[in-house]
Amino acid sequence: MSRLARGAVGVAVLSVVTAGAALVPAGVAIAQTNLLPNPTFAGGTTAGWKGTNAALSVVSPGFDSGDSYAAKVSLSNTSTSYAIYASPKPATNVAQGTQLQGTGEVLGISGRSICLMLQEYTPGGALVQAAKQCVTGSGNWQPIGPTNLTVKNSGDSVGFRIRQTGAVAGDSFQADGLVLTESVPPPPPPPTVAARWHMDEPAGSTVMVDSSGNGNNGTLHNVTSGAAGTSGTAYSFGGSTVKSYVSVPDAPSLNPGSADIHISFDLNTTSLPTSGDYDLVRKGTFDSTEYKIELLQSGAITCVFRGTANRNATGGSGLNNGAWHHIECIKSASQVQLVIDGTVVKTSTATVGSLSNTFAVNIGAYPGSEWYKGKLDEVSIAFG
Ligand SMILES: [Ca+2]
Repeated sequence: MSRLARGAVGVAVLSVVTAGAALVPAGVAIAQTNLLPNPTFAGGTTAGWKGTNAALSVVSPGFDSGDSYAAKVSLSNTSTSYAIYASPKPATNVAQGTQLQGTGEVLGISGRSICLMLQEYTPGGALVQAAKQCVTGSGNWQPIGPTNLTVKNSGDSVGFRIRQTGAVAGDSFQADGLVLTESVPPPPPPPTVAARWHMDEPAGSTVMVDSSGNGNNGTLHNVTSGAAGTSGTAYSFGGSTVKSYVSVPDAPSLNPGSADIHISFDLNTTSLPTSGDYDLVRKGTFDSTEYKIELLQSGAITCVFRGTANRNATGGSGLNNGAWHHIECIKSASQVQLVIDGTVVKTSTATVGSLSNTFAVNIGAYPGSEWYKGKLDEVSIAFG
């Protein structure tokens, strides 16, 4: 058999490869790319590998008599552990949630512990986590692993190492048929749009139409439609003297529960509140669970999510400069984030918890107070 086939797929699908089948039968896992360089030491070199407290060489025969070589790892000093490791690190810039699996074959001294280790490192070289599976040497070739590691942080690197402990002078072990594979998790499903209000209704309209298909239409109160917007037309809100707002009745589709939340809209104003704040989009009150976005007296935006915990992301400035700004407030399972004009301006680590209430969604006021003065367009609420 070819060295490549054995090194790349391991024993589980060996028969498939041996049979020369180009297509993998249904029910058999598709062989994944081996991330390791020179995983079978074919050609008689240890290129791509380095030793810790060890000298590396090749020996013949290797694990598989059809392949001439294995790596020999020999203790080179008085340490009690020594290792062979892939260098440079075989997996770099990995995505969070990526699952890595290491396997191989080792021939170790009877009674000595040999471990296959996967180690995640930050870009700066700090160890994030390590996983290992160990075997006790038998004096014969034996499988090691699988060692599994799920990557914690996107952008990290993962190293592959085989280490013997309890070493004494003269110790050595052999390694061959090493495999490191990765499975990248599927992307999360796209969020479900709960409501999307284009605010394109002509002047004089009293109904704000929801284009999401969920029927979350709103009622305009003293709001002027037909203003120039970012897409089609926009709504103009008149502040405390006019007392304008839009109210959308409560509906199951407007309550996220514990799902992620993504609220976005376009804002254009030359005003700032002189007392309290401007309520832009909100569902809930101070004594219920709620989600809300406000424009503050400072010219900053605050995204507030209150479930079992009350968390916010606040930032930005000068948002009353008469230009359109795209505002996004995002809640995930572990953080709350404010994005303005495509730039993340604030991320707060936060576990908000489940969020659901029977209040209407109000746009442009509390209502009854916190009256916004300015324009809004393209309001969207999505969950998941
Ligand atoms: Ca519009």
